[in-house]
Amino acid sequence: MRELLQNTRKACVITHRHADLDAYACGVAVKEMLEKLGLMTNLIAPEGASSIVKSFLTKLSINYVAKETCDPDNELVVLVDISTYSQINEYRELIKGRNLVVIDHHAVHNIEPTLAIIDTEATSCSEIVALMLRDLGLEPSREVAELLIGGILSDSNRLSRARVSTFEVLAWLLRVSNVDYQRVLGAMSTELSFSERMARVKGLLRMRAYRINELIICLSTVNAYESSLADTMLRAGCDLALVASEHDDEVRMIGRANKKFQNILSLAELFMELARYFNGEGGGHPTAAALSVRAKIDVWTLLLKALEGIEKKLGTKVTRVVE
Ligand SMILES: [Mn+2]
Repeated sequence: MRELLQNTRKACVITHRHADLDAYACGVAVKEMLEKLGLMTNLIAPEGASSIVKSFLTKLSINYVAKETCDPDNELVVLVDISTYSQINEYRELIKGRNLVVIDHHAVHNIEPTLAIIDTEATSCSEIVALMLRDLGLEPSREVAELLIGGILSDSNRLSRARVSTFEVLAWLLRVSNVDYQRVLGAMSTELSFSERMARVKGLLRMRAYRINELIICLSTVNAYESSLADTMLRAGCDLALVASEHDDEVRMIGRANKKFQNILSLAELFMELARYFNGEGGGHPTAAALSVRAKIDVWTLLLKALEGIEKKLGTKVTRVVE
């Protein structure tokens, strides 16, 4: 890397399209790193950054620094977090005749970079760049540290895919940069819109619950955000959530079940049978299925028919859960 940078004065860093937090963090960190090493550097985020990145930046008062194009006389191109190399096609002119560096946690496909810094074991591009900064002895600015922590957390699914060096480099970032970890975590939470929260609350108010032994089956109806409501019902403790909704000239129902329910009954099968009964279309997976019927059917007729189907399959009657 040092050799490559020796006679280079201008560089261009490119992320993947609609940069997510990992890609954007990685891009900004590489830009800052190259600038500290004496290069004039531009960052391109093709088609801008995702809405999660924008809200993260706003909450932490970090300025957006990416551009749409690069200086045509740059001498070095760095691609970060680009999993699909077909995306590079439109940058052929920028890359042609220039040194190319790839920094990524995805395996590389159809490209021959001058230098590849690829670690498919890393949780994120941000983790790779943070490790590079640490090894080069370059301390990131507070903003870059916040972004890298966000990138690592989001691409590792909140550390569920972390390895030892993920924790090590996170600790290093926090130590050297004075970052308030709780603030970064807070900036990552995306708030639900008022209408989605309202749909969930109304759906919960209308909910009816039934039990068979230790299984809880919940039915409800809402006219938007059906899957958001079904997920909320599962998180509240239901093993199976059925949500029906009315649309212009059709009624729909979705089903979501937890892993425990999967061994008892396949929603795909249940929904296909209901589709035959109501002359609609239905199917899906064992734990997630959908049905749509082009007819004026009452949503509760649909839901109770599904409940009856479950009783038949399990060979037991359900009991309504009341206060
Ligand atoms: Mn990534």
